[in-house]
Amino acid sequence: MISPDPRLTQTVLDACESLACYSEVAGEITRTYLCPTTRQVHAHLTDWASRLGMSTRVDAVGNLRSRLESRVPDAPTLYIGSHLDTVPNAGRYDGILGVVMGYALVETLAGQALPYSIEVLGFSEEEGVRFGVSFIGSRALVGTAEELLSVQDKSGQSVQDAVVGYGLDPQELLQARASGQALGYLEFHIEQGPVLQNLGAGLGVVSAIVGQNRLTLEFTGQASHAGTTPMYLRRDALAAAARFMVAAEDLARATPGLVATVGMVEARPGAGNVIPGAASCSLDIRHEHDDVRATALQKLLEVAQHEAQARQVSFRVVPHMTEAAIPMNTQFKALLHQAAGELGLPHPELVSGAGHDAQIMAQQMPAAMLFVRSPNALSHHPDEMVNAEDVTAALRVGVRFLEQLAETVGA
Ligand code: HGY
Ligand code: MN
Ligand code: MN
Repeated sequence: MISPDPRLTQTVLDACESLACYSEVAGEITRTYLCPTTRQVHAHLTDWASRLGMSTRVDAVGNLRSRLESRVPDAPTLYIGSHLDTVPNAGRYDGILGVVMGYALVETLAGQALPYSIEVLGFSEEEGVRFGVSFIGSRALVGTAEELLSVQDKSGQSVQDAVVGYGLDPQELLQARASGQALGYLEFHIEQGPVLQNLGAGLGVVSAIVGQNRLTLEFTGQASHAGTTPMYLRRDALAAAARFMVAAEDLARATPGLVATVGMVEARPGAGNVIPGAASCSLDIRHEHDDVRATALQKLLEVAQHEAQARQVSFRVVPHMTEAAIPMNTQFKALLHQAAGELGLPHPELVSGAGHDAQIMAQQMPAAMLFVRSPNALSHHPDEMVNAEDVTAALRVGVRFLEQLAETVGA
């Protein structure tokens, strides 16, 4: 059993710190899809990869891909990775930690004769911030990114425009596909919630990733004077949206395991003395069981319809994303549990309330995730943090997982 160099934990933390500096907004960590600072992140990691004897390329949608080839001819590939893009004003570990862990594990194993190749993936787009659709990066590996090329951002630029503008070629999407001989995909990620901290565990094995819907609701009424328009004559679009938002929170509070979030609200024309003639709000709704999520969504759309009608306001839904709940691979989970058990580490299983690239990769290969405790339960926030000893534990479990996998492949 190989033990990672104790200095590697600091290497991981330092790398996350360094990559946090490459932001498109001064004073915070914001790195949206194919923004210019992506190049600096790529350069930093490519330099590390080349020191590890890895070959690196950027694929058609901007994923960074570093390979450590096995000496065994036609060996299968194990993918290890996560995403390099962030939400606005993000923390330094969401996504980034999983990519850096990939390189750190290769550093630990350098020189070992593995019966499989390792490809570290730095996905270019998981959060969906710029185009409202998530997983552009990982979807390129499973062959479902093509249909996203025409999606436009608020400025009217399409994904295709962004790809070409960055100097990439959408015609090369086929070369971005994952190997037909994929052993599977392993993603390290911060938990981003309170579960592991409450359990007193540094690591957790993900059982499944919740299903989710992301959509925008658009309400259209009639703008008019805030002072002269009596209440009974109003067609207030924002009032209808507001009733919907309260209903979403009430239903989620009343439904075990359901979360519903309105993260964006817009009222037009957006003047204090004008009744909003138009209003839109986002909805992000998630649950471990798809039927519960579907029923809740249906109920909320009925509420939106009712509140709109009560004000002679029309309303429509603009769907952005629907992802089913995905269980993680049983064999890979067992290897993670076994590795943690051998190392005497607690290894609870938990559902991921956050979406991850693993749910996309699981559509084509065995996929598993190892969560690292979020001590303050904060994420999508600059105060995101990890404990050094939990990173050390994750490295030790990761190395043991790779050794066990080699034994199964080599068997
Ligand atoms: O929103 C999510 O679940 C993830 O952070 N992309
Ligand atoms: Mn995130
Ligand atoms: Mn993430």
